[in-house]
Amino acid sequence: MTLTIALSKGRIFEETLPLLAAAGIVPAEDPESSRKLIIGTNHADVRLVIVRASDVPTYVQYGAADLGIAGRDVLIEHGGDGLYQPLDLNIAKCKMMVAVENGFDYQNAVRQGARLKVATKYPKIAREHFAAKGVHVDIIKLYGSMELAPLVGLADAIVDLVSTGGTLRANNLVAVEHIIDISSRLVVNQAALKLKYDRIQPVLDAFASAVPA
Ligand code: PRT
Ligand code: MG
Repeated sequence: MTLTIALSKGRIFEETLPLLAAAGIVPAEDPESSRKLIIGTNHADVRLVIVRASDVPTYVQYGAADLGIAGRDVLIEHGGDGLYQPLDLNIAKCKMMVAVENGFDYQNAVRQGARLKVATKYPKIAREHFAAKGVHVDIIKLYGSMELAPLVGLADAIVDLVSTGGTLRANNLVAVEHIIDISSRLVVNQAALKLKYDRIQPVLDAFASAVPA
């Protein structure tokens, strides 16, 4: 029985390598340089499929992959249907924040009950955050480069991920509110966990023992 693991390129792949190694799994190729979307490993029956970060939950939900690794941001937006989420891997850490252009008085706008235009790739997280605060917002869905939106008048604020803060600084933006801490989690297809239990459980155990502090 083949085991298929869905991963995204970039930071998640990099930070997953040590976890895979702990489970004795070594990719045959580097997805950054290879154009292949299916990457073999040192085990004939274990393969990696390389997908967009936000598509990982979908591949696992429908059983096209047995396991996957996805950010909490992506999992909240997806909804988590059909996914077992046994393990916080403590990798690809960052914070979901509200940010505005330097000089925009966010706290005052909130106090005055202003209706805010908020640009984000994370409409669900943003909507729930502002609803809980009782702030009225118009959510503008973007697929990337949220940092641009306040600079050209598309939005008053953005909801985006921040790690070093360098991107905000480079674009004259400041974080004004912390929404949630983000890290990546292991997700498992619920049917696969039952059918391939003997194959999957050792991988879960190995990952659990190798989670960075
Ligand atoms: O890039 P692509 O559109 O394919 O998808 P993606 O951006 O969802 O994927 P990827 O690989 O960039 O991110 C995968 C996961 O890594 C996300 O779902 C998060 O859970 C996690 N992660 C951790 C981050 C960051 N840190 C991060 N800093 N994802 C994105 N960023 C971006 C952020 O959106 C902003 O544009 O980096 C920029 C800010 O970084 P700093 O260091 O300048 O603050
Ligand atoms: Mg990205």
